[in-house]
Amino acid sequence: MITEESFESTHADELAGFLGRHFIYTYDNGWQYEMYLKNARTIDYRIHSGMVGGRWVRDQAAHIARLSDDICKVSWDEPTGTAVSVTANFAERRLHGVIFFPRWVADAPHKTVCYQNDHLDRMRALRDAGPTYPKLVIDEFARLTFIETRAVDDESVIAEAPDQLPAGYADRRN
Ligand code: FER
Repeated sequence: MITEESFESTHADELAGFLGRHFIYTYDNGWQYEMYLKNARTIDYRIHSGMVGGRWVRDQAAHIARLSDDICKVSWDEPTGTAVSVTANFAERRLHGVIFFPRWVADAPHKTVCYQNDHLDRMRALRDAGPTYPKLVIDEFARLTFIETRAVDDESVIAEAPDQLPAGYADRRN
């Protein structure tokens, strides 16, 4: 059987300069995101606006790779089946993200808007029900508007719902 570990290329020793980094960015299409590199294999994030604005997630397993002192790439596969790969250039405050949305998310994005950690079984059931195809692939550049470095494994960095929850989703805060 092929497992992810078979292809593990996370070099935790190369990531020291990136871990704990907490940043906010706005894609050129206006979507605003916030990410925290919690440790060498884990991210937390919040989505402030855009197709799935209001969604937030802790402890998402991710593959993080150092490309240079200033550039790292973060890739992951969500319980929803959405896959994302984000490359951040902290020196130039620029980022490029590619998001692969399954068809069911593209058709009904609001179904994923929640604090996902409280709804993991529902997200996996929706993923398995599909449909998966045709996927909606979005690639966009973004501008980093805020960058700081926090401790690793700090649960207080991403600790509440994003500010700008879309109308109608206030009930999803918990
Ligand atoms: C990002 C682009 C997309 C991101 C997350 C997503 C945290 C999407 C997540 C989802 O819809 O599940 O830059 O960063």
